[in-house]
Amino acid sequence: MTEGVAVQQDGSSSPPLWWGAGSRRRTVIGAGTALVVSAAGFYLASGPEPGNHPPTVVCSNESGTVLTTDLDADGRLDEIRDPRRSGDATVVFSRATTASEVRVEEGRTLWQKARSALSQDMEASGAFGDFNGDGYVDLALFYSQADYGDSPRSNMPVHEVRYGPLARDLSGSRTGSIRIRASTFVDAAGATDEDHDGRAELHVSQSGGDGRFDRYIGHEDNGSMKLGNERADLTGSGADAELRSNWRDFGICVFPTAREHSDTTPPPNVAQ
Ligand SMILES: [Ca+2]
Ligand SMILES: [Ca+2]
Repeated sequence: MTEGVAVQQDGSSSPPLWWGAGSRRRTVIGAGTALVVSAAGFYLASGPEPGNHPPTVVCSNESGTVLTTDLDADGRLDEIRDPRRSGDATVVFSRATTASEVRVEEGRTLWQKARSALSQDMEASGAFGDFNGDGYVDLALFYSQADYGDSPRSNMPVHEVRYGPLARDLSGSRTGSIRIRASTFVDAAGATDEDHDGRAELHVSQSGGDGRFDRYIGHEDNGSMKLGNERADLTGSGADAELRSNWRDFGICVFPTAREHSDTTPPPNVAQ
């Protein structure tokens, strides 16, 4: 069941408040979606390294197309926008007066870009989720060669997981490999947490030839990730139709009303 999350924005590093509205989990996000910035976090956020603010909240909009979290741990909430829910996401980092955007494809390292500079039909795909359950959102990044006709081509120079917090160039605090089953085109990638254990599952849809897409499900495994043998033949359904990044599993963001904005005390039905 999809739950809602309510985000409490009190400027501290305290965990989110949980509303007891039935079985739905909500995160109440405060005015301006800005947390108080710690001095250390602000300093670190000014460079390529992520900050050191403790994990805050991770929650989705109702449609599952925008994930809100402090991705770079600078104390300000950021948005990951994936309108098609296919892994072609843009990260919008909040700053004091402006915002900066980074697409997943731009997150490749200079070396990775140089290696594929002459390759044709290459596409990036990324899935954002907290795969290792430490509270920071991670990025599973793929860069692979699209099919030519119905024949899959095996060329995937990038398949790695970057553990959060992530810097604004989408580099990770550390990087692990993703053990893949095939190096064919990654048509879509997404993250879910169907069992709500706080550790996201990775879903990857790859070309299988003749219009077929195979779906693989992966889990974090001691500093790296491994795609399992689970496969689903999605022939005729289209990969996107069956493989959707379901950020709703992480909970739904709830923005407080104007009255709640002016009230610094939690609503009476809030349970901490
Ligand atoms: Ca941030
Ligand atoms: Ca993580």
